[in-house]
Amino acid sequence: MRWSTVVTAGLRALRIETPSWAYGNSGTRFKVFTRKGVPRDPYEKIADAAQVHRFTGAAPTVALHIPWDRVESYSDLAGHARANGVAIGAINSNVFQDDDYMLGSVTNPDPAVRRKALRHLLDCVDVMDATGSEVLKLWFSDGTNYPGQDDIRARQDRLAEALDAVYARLGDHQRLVLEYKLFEPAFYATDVPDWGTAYAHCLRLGPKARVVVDTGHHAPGTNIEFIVAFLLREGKLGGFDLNSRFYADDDLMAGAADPFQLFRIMYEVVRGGGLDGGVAFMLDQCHNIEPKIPGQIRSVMNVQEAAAKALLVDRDALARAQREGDVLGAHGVFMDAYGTDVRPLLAGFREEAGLAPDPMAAYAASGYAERIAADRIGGRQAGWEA
Ligand code: LRH
Ligand code: MN
Ligand code: MN
Repeated sequence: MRWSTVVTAGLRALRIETPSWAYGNSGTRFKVFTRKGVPRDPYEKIADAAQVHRFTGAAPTVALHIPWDRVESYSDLAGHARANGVAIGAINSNVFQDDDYMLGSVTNPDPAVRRKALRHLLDCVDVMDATGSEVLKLWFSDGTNYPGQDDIRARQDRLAEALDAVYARLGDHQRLVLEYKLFEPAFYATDVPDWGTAYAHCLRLGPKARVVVDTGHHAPGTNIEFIVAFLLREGKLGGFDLNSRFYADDDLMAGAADPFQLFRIMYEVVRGGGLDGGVAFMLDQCHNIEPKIPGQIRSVMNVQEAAAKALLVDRDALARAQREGDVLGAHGVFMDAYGTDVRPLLAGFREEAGLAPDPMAAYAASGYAERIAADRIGGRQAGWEA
């Protein structure tokens, strides 16, 4: 009984944000597959995100990517979100899709390009003001391809300068999260390649700056849960971009490739108080071959399942076994939780909240997919300039 109370409270606290770009057509550089009914503008993306929330009850916000989601009035877009039962979440900046950024954005050797990039970042804070968003997500594709191409250290100085200016522009209720990525598109030296670099910049900036962990942005074999535990302990975990990877930054559905890893991450979240607020659980995924809305629903369910298992870990028994140096006992406590089938528990949790026990089936039966396929002619690619 005690455990179900803990699990229910944890699941209630878990809010998963879906990304606007997951609802558009996407693919690889070899082929983008088009699908009937995909959104034609940011308004329709938000309508689709609202369906994910309608059937899961756990995805009340949607992240925007600027300028992919450029609209005339952001306050109007926020009103549209509210009317659909959701809200605008993180604002993702985009300083990686302009010819000017070939040699970098905020770390570019050319001050004019740096100014342009910074202008965009500050514009994103304006979007936050207009939409009520509290999180600015910064990811920089900046880096170099060849040894000697640019001064690695000077690029850090330029990065720090831009971050300072953005930080100074944030309101009291706003914060920035800095995302790192090992490589791609820079193949020699990325300017924010790892959590240590992001952490150092955030530490210097102050309490409104935290690190965001995109689960697809590490070298194979990296112990991501260690990073999560460390950042939470330091009060510097800003959030997640959740997705799965088999090889590099694959952006597959969260919990699809390695559900055990997602469980281990969620355990550190639970252990470190990460469900108590201040950590944004965002999906950063693209659905290349599967339908998008059900792909997001499945991902939300996968995160909930991993969280439920993490919440089921018998912390007292685990602490006892750890204290006694009982290696196999401690591991057994962990694996017992992971081995539990939490699907009936989650079905009950949903029914108590007035939701259908199986969100996938409920969405399929709703007729929404057929309706948008008939109504929306000429759906667009995930990332485009309006
Ligand atoms: C970079 C990234 C970052 C971008 C998104 C589209 O690989 O993870 O979060 O904003 O992809
Ligand atoms: Mn990301
Ligand atoms: Mn990525």
